[in-house]
Parts: sequence; structure tokens; C-alpha cells
Amino acid sequence: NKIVVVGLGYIGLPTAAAFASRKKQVIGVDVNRHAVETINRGEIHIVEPDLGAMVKVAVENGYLTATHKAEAADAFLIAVPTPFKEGHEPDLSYVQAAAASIAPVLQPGALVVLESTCPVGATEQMAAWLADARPDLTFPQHTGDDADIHIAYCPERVLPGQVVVELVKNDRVIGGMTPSCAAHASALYKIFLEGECVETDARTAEMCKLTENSFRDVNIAFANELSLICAEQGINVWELIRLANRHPRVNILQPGPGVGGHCIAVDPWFIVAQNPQQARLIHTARLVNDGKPLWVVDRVKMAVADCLVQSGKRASDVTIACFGLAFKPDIDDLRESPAVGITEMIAQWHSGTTLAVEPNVAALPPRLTGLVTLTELPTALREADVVVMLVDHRAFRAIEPEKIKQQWIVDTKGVWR
Ligand code: SAJ
Repeated sequence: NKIVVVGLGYIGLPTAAAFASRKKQVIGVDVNRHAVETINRGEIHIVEPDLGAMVKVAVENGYLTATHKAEAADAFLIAVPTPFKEGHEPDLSYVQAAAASIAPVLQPGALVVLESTCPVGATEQMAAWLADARPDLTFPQHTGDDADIHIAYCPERVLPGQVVVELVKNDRVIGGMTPSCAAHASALYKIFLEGECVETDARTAEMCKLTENSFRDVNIAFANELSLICAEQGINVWELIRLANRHPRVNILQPGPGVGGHCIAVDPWFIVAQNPQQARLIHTARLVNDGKPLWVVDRVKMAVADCLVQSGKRASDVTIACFGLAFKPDIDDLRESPAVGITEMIAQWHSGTTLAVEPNVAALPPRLTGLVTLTELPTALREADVVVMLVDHRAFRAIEPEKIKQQWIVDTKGVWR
């Protein structure tokens, strides 16, 4: 059987490669020419450990081909972006475009699975778009289990950096528009899944994905709020959390410079947009986490002010070093990273030199170019008056405390607690 995967990004490409590794014929479809050409050379256009080798084998053995146009298949998987628009309203235009691209080639018996993170009701919306485009076929919203086309919502839940392992091992929520749709989708994922397929309806599966990331966001917000309170009270928040977590039913997450990435800072807004009256805690958590970078910048301003008084230096002679730019430890992904935003705000405000140390990248992102100097760890430790710890990369955790001579430290990750 043949599987078409629409969207060859962080989720679509590993999923396509997973099916191909089980000797299924996979056609990957993407509008991005660079992505299609790169994949067809057996290479990858994104960064993810072990994915390159998997794609190389899949392409070389002829099981994975990338193209711009969908073709007839037994199963279609949609893994396109669902960003939000102005006002945090979800933008389903990529899902709509994906539905339009597969509608002409749908044949009776086909399964369509939506994987993109979506607001509740998006799968029904997609089914309506498909039904409008293909009045000659029957769909589950009209004919239930007897429909020509099976439709399901099956969200991914893999952790960037561990995608290749988690894709296969994690349990999977399978939300069928009907029980038969769910059974068809489970059969598809069982091709490569070692985890369990847990069947439910499409709306519950949609909400489940949003709930998982909102749960994490709310819990990180709790930790971030504690860090603000502890700063006021002169208490070490990491010590506090370590102690509180010795309680058998307490498990507090870690504070940081804010929440980055493409999921946790986005998905809760889908719930808030649909349920503005009810989602008060989820909304507040978003505001707490999004407010953390500004708080960090204020702490840096306080440290610089103190440095000026104590050292007698002029502000233009003070060097600030920001440690880490990625959105979390030991990855090279700078997109939606609070560390990048904080470094930018510091550099725009500060009249002296701002250094950045990011061992996982070779160049600065465009918004920092010309504003900040990318440098090596030893240089930053030698030259900085004020150090700002933003990401607890392995290389930073390994710095011996006696190597840090600076008196002015803003440590958002408790590395130098
Ligand atoms: N963070 C903290 N404190 C913590 C944990 C994380 O400040 O204690 C920050 C990180 O530094 C980062 C952000 O939160 O900026 C998100 O990082 P993450 O590792 O929590 O999650 P992501 O965005 O890499 O991946 C999440 C995962 N979701 C959950 O753990 C519930 C992943 O399983 C999802 O598949 C992914 O979102 C997604 O694609 O939705």
C-alpha cells in the first residue's frame, strides 16, 4: 500500500521515513522546493538527530520520494503548520490547502489523517472541505462508518531532539470521526508504532493534544511565577523547588527565561481563542511565561547599574555576555527562543558590547546580526563584566565555578546556583 504525507517538516518527514523504514511506499509532498530537492538527494533540510541516516536509507532503497503534487494512495497524512494569526486565532489555511491538494486524487477506501496541532473541530472542518470538493464520494460526517473515505485526527507528541525514538515508542491517541475511522488509523500507525494506539473520537483527540502542551505551559508558569516571588523574598528558587519536590505529591518544573519552541507557547492559545471565558488559568499561564523575558532584561539592567556604581566604569565600557540562544538545552534551534529575544533587548538597550555564546550554532540569527558578537566561551568568560545565563547547555553546566570571576550574574536557569 501507498502512503502520501503532506508537509515534510519536523513531524511529516520523520513520519514518512518511519513508514518507509517498514518498506511502505511513501510519497512526501511539500510546497518547499528546497525541501523536496534535499530529500530526494537522500539528505534532510531540518536538524534532528538520527533522522538524516533514516531518510538516506529510505530514499536510497526507493521507499521514499518527495514531490510537489499528491497522487492517489491508500492513506493520506497531513502534517502542515497551524500557526496563529493576529489576536492568537488559529490559522487553518495550510490545512485547507493540503485538503485541496489531496481531494482530487481521493479514491473510495482511502484514509485521511490530520496530524497538525489544531483547534477542536478542525477535523470536521477538513472533512467538510473534502466533501465539498468531492460530491461523488461519501464522508463519515454524512454516512458514518459506511463512508467511502475514513477520516481521523492523530496528533504527534514527539520531543524535538528525540523524534526518531519517541515517534516509535510513544503511545498514540487516535481520534476517529467514527469507530471504523479510528480502527483504520490504528492499523496504519501500527505499521511502525511500538507504543499503544489509544482510540477515541476526533474532537477529544484534538483537545488532548492541546491539553498536553497547556499542562506543561501552566506548570512552567508556576515555576516562573515562583522565581519572581523568590527574587523578591531573597530565596534561591532552585533550592526551594528541590526541597518542595521531596514531597511525594509535588513535582514542580524548572523556571527559565520564558517558554520557547513552536508548540508550548502556541497551543494553549488555541484553547483560549475558543474558550475565552473558561480558559482563565491557561490564559494567565501564557501571560506569565511570555512576561518572563522582560523581567530578565530588568534584572540585567539592575546588574549593570550596580556594576557601574561598584566599578566606576562608563556604561559604554561594560561588556555583557549572554550564554545560550537556543530555545532549550543542547539543541541548535533558535526559532521562537526567549533567549534570542532577551539578547536582542539587552543589545538594543546597552551602549557597550554585548557578546553571545551559543556552542550549537555557527552564525547569529538575522535579528542579532550587527547588534551582538558571537564568541567562544573562554573569551566571554574573560571579557564580560556581566554574565547572563539563558540556556543550560551541557557546555555551560560543565564550567567550573572558580572560572567565573564575574560579580554580576543573572542566572535564569540556576546553573550557578
Ligand atoms: N521549559 C522550562 N522549564 C521546564 C521545561 C521546559 O522553562 O521545566 C521550557 C524550555 O526551555 C522551552 C519550552 O519550555 O523553552 C518548551 O520545551 P519542552 O522541552 O517542554 O517542549 P518542546 O516544545 O520541545 O516539545 C513539546 C513537548 N510537549 C510536552 O512535553 C507536553 C512534546 O512532547 C510535543 O510533541 C511538542 O511540544 C509538540 O510538538 O507539540
